Amino acid sequence: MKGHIVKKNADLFDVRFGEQIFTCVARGSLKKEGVFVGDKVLFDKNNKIIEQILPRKNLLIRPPISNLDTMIIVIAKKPLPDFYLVDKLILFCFVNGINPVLCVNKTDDPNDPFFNEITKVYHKVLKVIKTSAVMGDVKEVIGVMKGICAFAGQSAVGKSSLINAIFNQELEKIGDFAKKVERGKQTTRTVTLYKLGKNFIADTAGFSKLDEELINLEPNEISRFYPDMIKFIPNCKFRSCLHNNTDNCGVVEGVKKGEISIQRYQNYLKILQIKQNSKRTGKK
Ligand SMILES: Nc1nc2c(ncn2[C@@H]2O[C@H](COP(=O)(O)OP(=O)(O)OP(=O)(O)O)[C@@H](O)[C@H]2O)c(=O)[nH]1
Ligand SMILES: [Mg+2]
Ligand SMILES: [Zn+2]
Repeated sequence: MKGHIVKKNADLFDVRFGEQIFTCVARGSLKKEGVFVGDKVLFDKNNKIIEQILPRKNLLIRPPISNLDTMIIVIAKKPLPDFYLVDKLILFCFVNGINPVLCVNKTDDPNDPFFNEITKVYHKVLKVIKTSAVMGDVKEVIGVMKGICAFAGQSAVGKSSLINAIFNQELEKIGDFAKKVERGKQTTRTVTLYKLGKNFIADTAGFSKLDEELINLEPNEISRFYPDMIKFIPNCKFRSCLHNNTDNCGVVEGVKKGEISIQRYQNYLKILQIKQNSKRTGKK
């Protein structure tokens, strides 16, 4: 049988098969590579044994989850956004084949220019949407949820509020109150996937920061994952340009002309520097 791991509890795994859940153990030989929430597996539903992990699209170690499709990066006017974290998360998504969406939450006041200011910088990079969890305005976020989705972002931006608002609306619509009860106490160490129509929400507390070491890139590979910089790279004089020098660099020209956001560029330099240092010291 082909199933989908939706929860892990010590050595026990909840495997979803259609609308049923089977609690299984993993075959001993799988212990070494590890078994993760999000894994698609072949399992024996009579003996409750996971036999094989099917090829993964991606595997994130912190938080431990695999096959993530969509990351909803939440920011708000308050707490003041940490755009370095936002840019790292976006980069991480592009490197791992995850579709990132920037969700500006707490847009309770329609006249607040904050959303437009954010859109101006980020629309060249990813889809930008707005929500207000307290007003129950979450239709845009429901619209972008595809496959396994996780919410990321600083503490207090409203990730849990959004998940709750989405569940309230969607579960009322599909009339499935049982699953609402099933959610509940959540410990930060576990990851659970909740089914929502055809998609899943990963309820995880692990995305409020991101270590640079989890972004597996060489210094010269980073700029490839900056959609807003790519078109300026052919203007660099040297093919080996890392865009950290003012002379002969198309990207720096783009920044000077105001076509690339200074903030995004400065965050690029920050990651570049960290990757150069870790290359020098031999760490990844
Ligand atoms: N005004 C307003 N406040 C909101 C909105 N969404 C959430 N909040 C408030 O922001 C605070 C933090 O919300 P949470 O949902 O707990 O934030 P979180 O991102 O889950 O935070 P962590 O779990 O610490 O990472 C709460 O007081 C919410 O009521 C919103 O759309 N508008
Ligand atoms: Mg929360
Ligand atoms: Zn350059």
